[in-house]
Amino acid sequence: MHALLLIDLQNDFITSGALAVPDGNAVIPIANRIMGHYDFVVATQDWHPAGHGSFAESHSDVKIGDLFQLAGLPQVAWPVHCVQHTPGAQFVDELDTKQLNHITRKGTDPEIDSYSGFYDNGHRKATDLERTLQDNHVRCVDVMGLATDYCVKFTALDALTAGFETRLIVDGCRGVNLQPGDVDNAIKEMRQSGVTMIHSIDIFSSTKKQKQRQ
Ligand code: VGL
Ligand code: ZN
Repeated sequence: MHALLLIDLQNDFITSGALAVPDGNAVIPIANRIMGHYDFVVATQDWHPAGHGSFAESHSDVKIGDLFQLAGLPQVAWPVHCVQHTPGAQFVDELDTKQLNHITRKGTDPEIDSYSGFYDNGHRKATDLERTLQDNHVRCVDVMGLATDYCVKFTALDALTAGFETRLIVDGCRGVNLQPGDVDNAIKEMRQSGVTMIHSIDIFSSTKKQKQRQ
């Protein structure tokens, strides 16, 4: 079984969102176009409680963009974003959510951030994602979404570690680039770790559903 992992396609990560990823909107039509080619489609949702430890606002001595220590781990201080049950945390309206088979929420622990859809940043607690994929006999995952240099990267690396054959849909991702080069470096790191780089156009010839039709 071949799964698509759609990472954090939420209002706060697109135009005028609290943590807008440059050109983030561009990936939504790609997600809509390719979803039907997979056996199983998962969307992750960054889902923070109010006052989450990753928010600069939650600390008196931290500004947005600062690097500080949270629960013993280096943490980027983010603007308040994706607070549970707020419009910013909702999926982008244009996303065809009817095609989703499963939603994994992450970042719910106030004390630790969670970039990966599989684990918190300290690899202490797993989400339901690995188990859900295993229960559905998934062996290969394609990953796309926001943001390349954070949640996409850590999800793809954890997917590999969990033993899934993992591909990144490069044109389906956009990044933050807090430092120039962050996105390029993230792609390099994923590739060197064993993630295969593909483009959305490749999916029409390479996914199982399509093969069955041929
Ligand atoms: C993300 C920063 C903070 C992401 C989530 O989805 O990449 N980035 N929270
Ligand atoms: Zn977040």
